[in-house]
Amino acid sequence: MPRTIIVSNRLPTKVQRTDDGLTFQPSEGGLATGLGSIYRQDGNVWVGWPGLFLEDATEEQYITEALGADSMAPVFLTEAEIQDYYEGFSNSTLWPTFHYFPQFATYEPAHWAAYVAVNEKFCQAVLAQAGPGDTIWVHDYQLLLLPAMLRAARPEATIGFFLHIPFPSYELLRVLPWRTELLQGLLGADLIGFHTFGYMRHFLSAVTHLLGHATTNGLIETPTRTVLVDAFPMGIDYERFVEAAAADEAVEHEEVYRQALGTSRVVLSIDRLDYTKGIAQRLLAFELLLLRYPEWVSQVSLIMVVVPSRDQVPQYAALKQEIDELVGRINSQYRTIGWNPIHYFYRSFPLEELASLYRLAEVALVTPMRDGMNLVAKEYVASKADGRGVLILSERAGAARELSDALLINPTDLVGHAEALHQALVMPAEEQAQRLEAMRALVKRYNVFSWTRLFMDQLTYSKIKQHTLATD
Ligand code: GDG
Repeated sequence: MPRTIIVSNRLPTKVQRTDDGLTFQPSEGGLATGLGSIYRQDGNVWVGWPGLFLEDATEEQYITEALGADSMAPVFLTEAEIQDYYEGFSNSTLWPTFHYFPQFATYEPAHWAAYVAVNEKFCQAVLAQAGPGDTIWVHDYQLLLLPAMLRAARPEATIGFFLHIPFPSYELLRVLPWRTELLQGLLGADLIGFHTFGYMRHFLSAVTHLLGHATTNGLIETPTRTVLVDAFPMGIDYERFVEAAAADEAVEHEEVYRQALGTSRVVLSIDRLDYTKGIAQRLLAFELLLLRYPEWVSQVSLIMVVVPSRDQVPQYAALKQEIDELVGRINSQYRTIGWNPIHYFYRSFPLEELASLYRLAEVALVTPMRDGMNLVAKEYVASKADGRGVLILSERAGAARELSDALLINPTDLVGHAEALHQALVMPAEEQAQRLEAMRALVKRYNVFSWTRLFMDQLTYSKIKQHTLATD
């Protein structure tokens, strides 16, 4: 029976070395949840890096067996590989370019060489698992070359690829010295999925301009095969967030926060530390709100959670410093003994506390400069069972295509941003309920399980379509 093999840079389990030996912690990410039902069935398997560097062969065997028992196959990477393939090409070349920050991109041939080598390593790991008729689903920007490598080795395999970050306009992509190889790598797939039609259009345009292939209605004709391209906006595990927000623990936490905050209205923002997230612009917009509408001084607080990330990289360290300084400046200027404008946390919270923050927040500020989708926006909406709450969402997050009942803003327009904050704080209850109801219905229906089903069904269809075209 054909099997399904999921491939991503990281496995859904993180292995760590502690004083008590190795620990195995499941990742709580959306992808792990959405694909959990697939990879644990019928001999299916998930291939990826377990997140630690090996010390010896005994450790390798132990981890491989332990993960194998839970349907996972580890790809072990060295520190040098992580440095050049992951921190280097993936996060310092592709990440800034695909998020429209080319000024932060580096173009190091050594990083590219490592990227090719590690994609090849993943290819060998997948081939060790996959038979000729198996279905392989590859995820994200760290593995753009893998589909073509797999295709060369397994011409009959069914191969899907999904990109979780934006696909940039052709003008951005063409800056990359390795743009042609990257596109050719992707075209090894039968189906290539993006979060939005916009990203899909950018990809088709790049394929036409750089490779000269004809494209019609999302079908690309390469000299040897046809490849289907489509949009699949990723969803969340809706019920899980509804339940987490309704749990006693979340209600109790909310009560504690509420008492500590007094009568202050609450605006919430949650992101990983990243220059794509628009964190500094958000702080400036909040400051502008206090300047333009002094009636909100001592009446509204911003709870800002920034999850530590990549802070050894100079750009991220500089961003951290900028945020620290902005928070310090705004708080020192406006705070009173009983009121803090900004409650800033540079750490992550357990899901139960996250749920209570979603409950507490009257306004959620999700204002990235660029974001493939942004699941926080959907999680906030799912958590608002009482119909109270306003989502302010950047028009440059993939989620804005679906969540059009949010207050959509351009994050570089600080005045518009501050005005949206004011509008959210004075929005009548009926309007909040109407907007939330429409968004909740959508987030409930297009959840992560339907996303997985839709992609897998379309992948099967793309294979049938290819056979039909080949025999016509
Ligand atoms: C990519 C794309 C795309 C955050 N802080 C805490 C915490 N989180 C959780 C949220 C949410 C997740 O992290 C962040 O999801 P995003 O969608 O914003 O971004 P990524 O998953 O990093 O990245 C993105 C996504 O892939 C899916 O395709 O949407 O555009 O960049 O689930 O809840 N979770 C806990 N504590 C925290 O402090 N427990």
